[in-house]
Amino acid sequence: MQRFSALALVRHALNGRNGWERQWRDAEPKPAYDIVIVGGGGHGLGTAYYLAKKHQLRNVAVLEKGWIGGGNTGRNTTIIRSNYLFDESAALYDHALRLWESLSQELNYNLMFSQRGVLMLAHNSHDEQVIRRHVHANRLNGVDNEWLSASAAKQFCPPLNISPGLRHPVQGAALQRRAGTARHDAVAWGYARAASALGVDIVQNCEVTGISRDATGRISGVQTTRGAIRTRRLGIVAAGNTSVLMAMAGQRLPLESYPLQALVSEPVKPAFPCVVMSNTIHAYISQSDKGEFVIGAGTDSYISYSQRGALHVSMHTLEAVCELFPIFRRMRMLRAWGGIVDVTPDRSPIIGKTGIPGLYVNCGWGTGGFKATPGSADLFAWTLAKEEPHPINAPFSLDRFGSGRLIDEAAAAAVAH
Ligand code: FAD
Ligand code: PYC
Repeated sequence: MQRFSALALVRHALNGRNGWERQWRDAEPKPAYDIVIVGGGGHGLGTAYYLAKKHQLRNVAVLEKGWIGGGNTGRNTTIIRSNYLFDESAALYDHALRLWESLSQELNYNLMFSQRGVLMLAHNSHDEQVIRRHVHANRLNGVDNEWLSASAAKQFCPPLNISPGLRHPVQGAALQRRAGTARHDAVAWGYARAASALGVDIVQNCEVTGISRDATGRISGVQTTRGAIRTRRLGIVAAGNTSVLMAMAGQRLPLESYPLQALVSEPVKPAFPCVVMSNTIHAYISQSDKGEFVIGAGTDSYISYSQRGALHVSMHTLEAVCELFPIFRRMRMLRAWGGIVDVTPDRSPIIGKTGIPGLYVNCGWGTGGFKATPGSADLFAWTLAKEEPHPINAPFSLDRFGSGRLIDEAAAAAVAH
């Protein structure tokens, strides 16, 4: 198979047809890769990059049914933080945050990573107790986090309305100063370009439609809309669609898929200095470098594979945002969209082996996998390369649902689901 550059990828996405595609479709024998990754989002492309960069495994293909970064990677509200409650999660998410801190330099691609701080609001005594518990747990794990009074929170974020007469008055907030945002599709493009330069094949418009196993039960390849491919190691990183893919191999997972939606306003001059999240009222907001206010809602309350959310969910969020930030009342919203998130019973991801030899999975990031992209990719690459989990992702194995060693991050996941 011909290898191609990021520029060729763009050309290919635009015209969808070239000599390379015909050549591959007719090729016999079928192409064979040491490792095939299904899903060209940030996690899948990052995995391919780290396989090539850190493990010298370059006979790797990433198969993407649409265009790279067109899934949740390009649909999220870009919030990056590592203030999760449990030790296992702190290790996982802070590993990712540390990689973010030098990722633009590593990939030589401007990811517009901005550590502008994330405020998580408390609106009642229960919120305050939960948030303070997170602050203490984070600090014990060496993860920065601090409790601010309502007036200190307003000092950090001047547009915040802390009037006691609010429907959900602000009682205080946790602030993680190292947290922030990045440009989401740049992450996919940065990893894709770097992986491609190291020899990884990235194949767009290539949907996996079947998974084959040999007589011993081990993975032997995949069927795709562009022909069959042989491989003995298959990594599924297809947020929202994981159960559908795993069913092709006969593997069931404890996952439910929900629509989660976001929306952006018309662009204005810089007016908002940080990220603000409120778990209680299901609203989170920041201002992108383009000037748009980026706003996200909770998940829909029913399972679905729709890539748009219910209108009443976003209306609820906009009402809450306007109450917290009265200066936004006259803003117009420009676009709304949704993505499909797959959610586990304990709201923590699954990264590792499955019951099928040669089949690996990275899924269940729910509403919060963007922040984890570099860490998840790095650890999944290790797991695929060594056929063993890295110590950081070992607790996030599938068998925790059998053993009961759950990592319940429902509160830190922050977004209702
Ligand atoms: P994706 O980017 O979805 O990549 C998976 C890819 O697999 C897709 O491109 C898809 O087309 C492909 N695929 C699926 N089936 C097949 C198949 N059969 N064959 C080939 N390819 C296939 N997280 C945060 O940390 N912070 C946030 O602020 C945040 N906000 C969010 C807001 C919204 C509205 C949404 C929807 C999600 C949000 N998330 C957030 C979650 C985050 O976006 C995801 O957890 C993360 O992007 C998942 O990345 P990924 O690479 O695994 O998935
Ligand atoms: O995980 O921080 C998060 C998040 C914010 C919005 C959606 N997910």
